[in-house]
Amino acid sequence: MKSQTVFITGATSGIGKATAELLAKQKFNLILCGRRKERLLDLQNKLGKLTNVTTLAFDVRNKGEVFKAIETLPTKFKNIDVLINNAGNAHGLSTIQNGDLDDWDAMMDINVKGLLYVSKAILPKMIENNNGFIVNIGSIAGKEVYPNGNVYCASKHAVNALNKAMRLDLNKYNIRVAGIHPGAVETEFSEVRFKGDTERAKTVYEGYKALQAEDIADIIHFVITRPYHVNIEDLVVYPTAQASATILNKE
Ligand code: NDP
Ligand code: 8X3
Repeated sequence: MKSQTVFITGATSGIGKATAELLAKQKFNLILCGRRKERLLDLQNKLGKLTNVTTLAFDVRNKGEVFKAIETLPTKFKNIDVLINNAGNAHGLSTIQNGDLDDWDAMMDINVKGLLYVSKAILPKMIENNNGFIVNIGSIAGKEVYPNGNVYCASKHAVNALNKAMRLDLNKYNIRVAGIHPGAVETEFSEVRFKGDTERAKTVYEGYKALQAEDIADIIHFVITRPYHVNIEDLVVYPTAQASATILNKE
């Protein structure tokens, strides 16, 4: 069977990187994206030994860059079978009245509008091919709301809504759409949320075993390798120690 081509946003770190590493071992063709060019180059060098890899450096907030980058894909990478909309982050953690406007812009522009731009650029070919799979990485923050999480939660509720909306609108084109919604995963996520305060970021994962990026990669791999008539439409994944966004059984 022909190797499938998978497009991963946010492949330079965390869940996206672990997914790229796992899928490379399984011989998927990979299009790896992110803003940090050095990391993309490292991934190209390392994973290029295992499978066909190309990289695209762009900021998902910039619609011009998104469409231009995707247009420049080499011919052999143009038929994308799976899009993993993973790029995203939380910026800040504060009450609505004290929220920072730039943080709000970043979360809505990256997590919501970025996901829309990338999907819009990739969908025409999937529709033409009557074949495709979009995996949207949401969050438990898209299923519930927690104190100080306001705009991040709103952005992930939007991802949850778009996941459902895509499934409705793309149904007649034979395109699968799935949402995966993790709880706490130990990645660079909290470092970004707390703007480089690594000490504070570390405390988020202390006293319990958080999910690892590889756990989510494993689930993504499972979801995209089901027979074509099977669509796992929505998955919520917690660490065992977590019962809700705010209830954690810490030592
Ligand atoms: P990381 O911070 O480790 O990775 C985030 C990735 O997104 C990086 O590769 C980063 O690449 C990319 N990214 C961020 N901003 C942009 C941008 N403007 N343009 C292009 N790429 C961008 O976090 P995770 O791996 O944890 O996060 C991945 C997804 O999982 C996110 O959508 C997050 O919301 C979600 N999630 C995470 C959870 C967690 O607890 N960690 C739990 C639930 C969901 P670069 O900086 O190179 O551009
Ligand atoms: C990341 C998980 O609980 O920090 O989406 O929002 S949480």
